[in-house]
Amino acid sequence: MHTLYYAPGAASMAVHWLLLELGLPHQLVSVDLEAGEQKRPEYLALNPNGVVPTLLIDGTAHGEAAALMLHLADSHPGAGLAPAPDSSRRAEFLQWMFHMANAVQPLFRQWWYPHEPAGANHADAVRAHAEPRIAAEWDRLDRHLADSGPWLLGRSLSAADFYLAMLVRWSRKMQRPGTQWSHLAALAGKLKSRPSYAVLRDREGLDEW
Ligand SMILES: N[C@@H](CCC(=O)N[C@@H](CS)C(=O)NCC(=O)O)C(=O)O
Repeated sequence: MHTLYYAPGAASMAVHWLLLELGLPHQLVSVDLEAGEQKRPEYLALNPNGVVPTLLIDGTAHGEAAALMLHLADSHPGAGLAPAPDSSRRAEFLQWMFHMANAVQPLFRQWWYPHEPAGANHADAVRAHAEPRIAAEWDRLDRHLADSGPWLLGRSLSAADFYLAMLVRWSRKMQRPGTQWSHLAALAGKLKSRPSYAVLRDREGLDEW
């Protein structure tokens, strides 16, 4: 049994989406980020980083959205959302998962929490720095999808695509949202039309893409 600590639309969203996509029984526990529930001792005991998501797997707490997606996809090979470790496409899959976790998601952290790198006085500069770097990531990813899509692994849908769709959604209020790149928009649009997204949207109360 899985229990997901989540906040609507946050990094927990892609984990929630995979739980639904894989048809795994799970419970949801809402964490009110505005109220700072993620910094309370009882939550820090589960996730010392004080962020969502946290996933309890058979009662043990685990964090890091990308790692949780990898784990869920690997644990349910029948769904085909991660190439097997001995597959020729495994390295490519891992490359995209780690690229998004190490290079793309941290830029969003800067955008959503611009005071963190250098204090509130520099928040505008941090955002101004992050946005073009996110656009450069969209350039690269869109080019890859144009050349080798429609999914990150070509014709095979994988957990990496759900991760990418969440990141594209996070850019919706930027001057240049990821949906301005046609292949990224197509990928996100196809994933949004899956039945799992309708459930996710209703459960998390997502009123906008
Ligand atoms: N590397 C972490 C980052 C998670 C993260 O930054 N979560 C944000 C929401 S998207 C959060 O919990 N923010 C609240 C806070 O930092 O206080 C992961 O991928 O799980």
